[in-house]
Amino acid sequence: MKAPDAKNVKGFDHITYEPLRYDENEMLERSRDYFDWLNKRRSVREFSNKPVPKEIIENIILSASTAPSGAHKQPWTFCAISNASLKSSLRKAAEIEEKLGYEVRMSDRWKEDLAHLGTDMYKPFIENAPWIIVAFKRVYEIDEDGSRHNNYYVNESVGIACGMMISAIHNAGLVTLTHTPSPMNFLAKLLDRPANERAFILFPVGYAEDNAYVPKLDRKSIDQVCHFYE
Ligand code: IYR
Repeated sequence: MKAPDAKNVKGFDHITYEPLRYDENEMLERSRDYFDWLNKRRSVREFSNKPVPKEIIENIILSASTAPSGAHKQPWTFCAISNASLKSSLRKAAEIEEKLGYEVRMSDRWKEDLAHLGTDMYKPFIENAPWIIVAFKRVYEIDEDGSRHNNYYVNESVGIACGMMISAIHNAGLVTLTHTPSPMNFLAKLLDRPANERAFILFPVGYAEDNAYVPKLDRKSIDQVCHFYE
């Protein structure tokens, strides 16, 4: 007999989960193909200014927003900016922080660790990329009666959503990089965000510039990142 499509669990509606099932060979192939495809993703710093339709950005953000989150609060807000003068303001403000970062705040060791990536205080990608997506974490929510309650596992939840967004951007054939100018409070100010939202990561999104270069780097092997306990 087929199980019912829905049941009541402690007073709440639960629906039947419809799993996507594959046979083992197919699973092996799919998992390998997924890794090969994801392993082609790179953080790209050179962006074309070619426009990207808004609907693609919406789908990318909806994909990110499928992430699991503490108590399913989805404690994130994504701001998607294509307005050229706002992008210029964001670039200017980010470069002020980054200049201080590179000249004052970052240790010599940190700068040595970054040297192979070729980064510096200049952030032309903030103006060149057709879209900037800024992920904000929502630290708390305000009820209709004005009472405030904290969200749960906010950093974990928003971190997972951002990771899923990076995959969605790669899936669309676009590129991004995770930019974390520090401190980031200029983002909430320029984007006029409410007090419960804190900037988390800034993502330029667009096409890679023709002939863009990325640092030559290797990724850790399975033995370097995983211990099996069988
Ligand atoms: N936020 C700076 C510095 C920077 C830090 C790390 I850790 C990187 O992996 C890359 C850059 C910047 O964006 O240049």
